[in-house]
Amino acid sequence: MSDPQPVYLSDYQPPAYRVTHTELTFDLDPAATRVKARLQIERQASANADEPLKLDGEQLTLDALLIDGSPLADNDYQLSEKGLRIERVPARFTLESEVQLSPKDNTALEGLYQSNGMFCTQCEAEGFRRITFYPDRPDVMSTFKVTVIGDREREPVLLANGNPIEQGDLENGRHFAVWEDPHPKPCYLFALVAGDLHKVEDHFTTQSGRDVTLQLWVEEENLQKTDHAMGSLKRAMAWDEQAYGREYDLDLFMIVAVNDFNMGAMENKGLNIFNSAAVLAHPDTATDGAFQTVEGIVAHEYFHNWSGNRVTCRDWFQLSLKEGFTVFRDQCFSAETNSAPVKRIQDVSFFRTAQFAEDAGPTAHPVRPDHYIEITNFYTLTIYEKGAEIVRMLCNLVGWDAFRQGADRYFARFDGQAVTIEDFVDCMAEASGLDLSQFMRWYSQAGTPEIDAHGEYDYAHGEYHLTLRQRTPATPGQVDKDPLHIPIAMGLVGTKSGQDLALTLEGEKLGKETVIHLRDDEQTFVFTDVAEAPVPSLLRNFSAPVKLHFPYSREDLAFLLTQDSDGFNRWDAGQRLAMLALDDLIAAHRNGVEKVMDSRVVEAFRTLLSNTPSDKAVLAEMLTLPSEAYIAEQQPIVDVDAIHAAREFVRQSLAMALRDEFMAAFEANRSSEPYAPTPEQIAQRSLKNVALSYLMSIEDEQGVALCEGQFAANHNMTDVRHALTLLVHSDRDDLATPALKTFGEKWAHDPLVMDQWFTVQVSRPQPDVLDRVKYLMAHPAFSLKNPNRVRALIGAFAQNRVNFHRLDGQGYALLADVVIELNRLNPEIAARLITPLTRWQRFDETRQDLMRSELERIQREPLSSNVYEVVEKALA
Ligand code: 0A1
Ligand code: ZN
Repeated sequence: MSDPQPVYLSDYQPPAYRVTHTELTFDLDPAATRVKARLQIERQASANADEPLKLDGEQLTLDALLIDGSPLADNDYQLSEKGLRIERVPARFTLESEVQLSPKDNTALEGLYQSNGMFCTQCEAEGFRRITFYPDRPDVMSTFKVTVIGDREREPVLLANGNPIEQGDLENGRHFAVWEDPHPKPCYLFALVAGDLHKVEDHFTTQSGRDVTLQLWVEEENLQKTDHAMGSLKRAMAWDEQAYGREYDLDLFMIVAVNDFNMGAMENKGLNIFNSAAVLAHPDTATDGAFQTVEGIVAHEYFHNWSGNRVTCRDWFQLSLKEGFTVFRDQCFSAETNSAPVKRIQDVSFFRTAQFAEDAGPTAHPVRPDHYIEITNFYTLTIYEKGAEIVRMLCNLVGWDAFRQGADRYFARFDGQAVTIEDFVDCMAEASGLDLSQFMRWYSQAGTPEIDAHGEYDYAHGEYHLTLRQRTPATPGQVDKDPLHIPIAMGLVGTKSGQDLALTLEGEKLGKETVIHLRDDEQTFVFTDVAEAPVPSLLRNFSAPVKLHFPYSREDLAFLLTQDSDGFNRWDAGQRLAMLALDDLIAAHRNGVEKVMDSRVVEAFRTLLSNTPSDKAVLAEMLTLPSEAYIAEQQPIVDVDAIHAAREFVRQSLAMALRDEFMAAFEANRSSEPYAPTPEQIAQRSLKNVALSYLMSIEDEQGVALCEGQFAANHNMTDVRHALTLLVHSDRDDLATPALKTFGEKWAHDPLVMDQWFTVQVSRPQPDVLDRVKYLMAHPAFSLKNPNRVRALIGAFAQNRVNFHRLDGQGYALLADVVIELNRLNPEIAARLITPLTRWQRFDETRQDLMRSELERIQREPLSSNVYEVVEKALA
């Protein structure tokens, strides 16, 4: 809580001392765990002999400290809140320490803590320093041997990284297990779990024929929720072999489900720890979306074994080196196991809403930041998702074969090392022969590039002139921006033929689709031999993370919606068309003018509904209007009420005009098949549920009856939750109240389902939501100490645009109250929760003042470095 200081990338110094081997002994106790460490330490050849040894350590009681067996006197070392420093040490020595800590009081959930009575750890990024004194930085890699001692009754299962090598009983009802991890790793990948856990076990045979035992450890009542994660793990293991030639490297791979966890999951070597919400799934309790999330996160953590663990980051500024690459890998995996266009649509839709907003706000930062105060604040959409978009651009620029060769080179050259983003990009440049120097700016420049595009067809010469101008808006601390190397995948769609036209650029024949490279501020591309007037289809499959503006007419968009050969751009044309109509309606609402529905949107939707869909999941996405958050992102000043009113008007107009079509789509996609999270079933349910949403938006008797029927049928959680949401979000409290009651009573025993129950009711548009949130905060199933509960109730409320942004400021005040309390309990979660308040510049003056004064109220508190950094930036 003292004055937090930033860390700068430019200050990076290699470590003066290496730890070659680490031995730890944990004597577990909720209030007084003892940790003994025995570290083999060596001075680096490059370091001077008088270089002091600096070890990180926080919130530890130091009981003993020895070098080569001799205890150190108090004046041999200096101890501070941040760690310890020993002025003179030998070139090679053994350091022993003994510390005490209290896992039960650890509500920050970093380091060693307790969740539902079980012991577990979270060390990334800097949690290991809360376990023992150590050089807590990713470029210090060591082998580990870990002894865990626990109570035989309370902690029958004792786990750590690597392979189990010994176990046995001790006196006083205690027992122990010894684990050895032969792969050198940074301490952020250390993990320990101890508790009353039960396992499901399976096996995987690697491509070289080795047998790997797979174990999923959960609390007993969750044993029936493990099948999907296990299946996902096996698919991920096979995929990494086939796509990247990467095999697993230990004989045992374990996943543990933990109820209290700050993030989704953690890739600790051989012992992944998961937020229970990211691993448990059963048809009765989890939606299709949750099944897909589990599959994606299981794969993500598994893929880290190579992209992150075998090759890790030199320092935390390089975080996107492992995260951007691993997200790209998990996205490709999910695209292959599900519907590829839908996966891309969903990822981009989320990206353009949430990452664009981050990039436009006060916490905007480059994919490789150059300074930070609190690293946990940098596990962001920019580092993860924009980082993945950069890797995707690289892959598209060099082509898959060169990309794969570059990846092989990267893994071979840097195995067992802690490296930088340049090291990765260099491998891609070498494998492809491309000059990627301008491309590197993507890593250092924050903000979303905007491209203004103009096209002209020259009938006389049969030429199409496409002019692109790029600019990146200023972001905090970064005013001037240089032009980026932006790959733009495109085609020209003939307006007569409806087909992609053959492309000739500067005399070169390029086929029907190409990637043009925008490198300058402005460039004109002249396509020759263009036989008919085209509509350009630009940025296909979202080939770069930019905002692209092109003055499409509504007719152009309606044309692309059906004719574009790129599925992603067909969807995007629909979104753009809907946005034009929404813009008019938002203006009408603000001006108090009668709203009139654009018939072109209705006709476009009619066409979509009347054709036999090739991919029902894509159709469901195409029939889904841009979210309020996405619409808000497009407005200069966000008018939450006008956006809500305009979107509701469009929904209801479409529902009235196309009621029969939606009814037919609903009927055609009902099914009584037993639930399976297959792409076919998911597609069918999505389409059916989108249709039901439209029908419920006008609340006609038949729609209501279908919705109530679907809720009561209890076929699977996807359908039940969707129906529940529609009932609760309707204006009919006679529908909402009994449905909530039934659901809440039925699932009172299951916290992950109760999270859904919280979220559904606090995201309804009706004005009673603030009171509901307050009431639910006192519900026995709620706890501020559990991050999932906080996200489900408070986080979801802050996403409820009309209610969070109430003009009396009570929504903001409630969030600030919670942030202030969480600042003491769990600073990491507190800092994340503030995000919506940091976006105050986007709103009208009244709301700006209200939001800022809540930020100032938070600022007056004694703050954790996490919350301090976010609030400082938001008010700068
Ligand atoms: N590396 C993990 C994410 C993670 C990061 C930090 C955590 O605690 C502060 C926990 C998990 C991943 O990318 O999955
Ligand atoms: Zn990750």
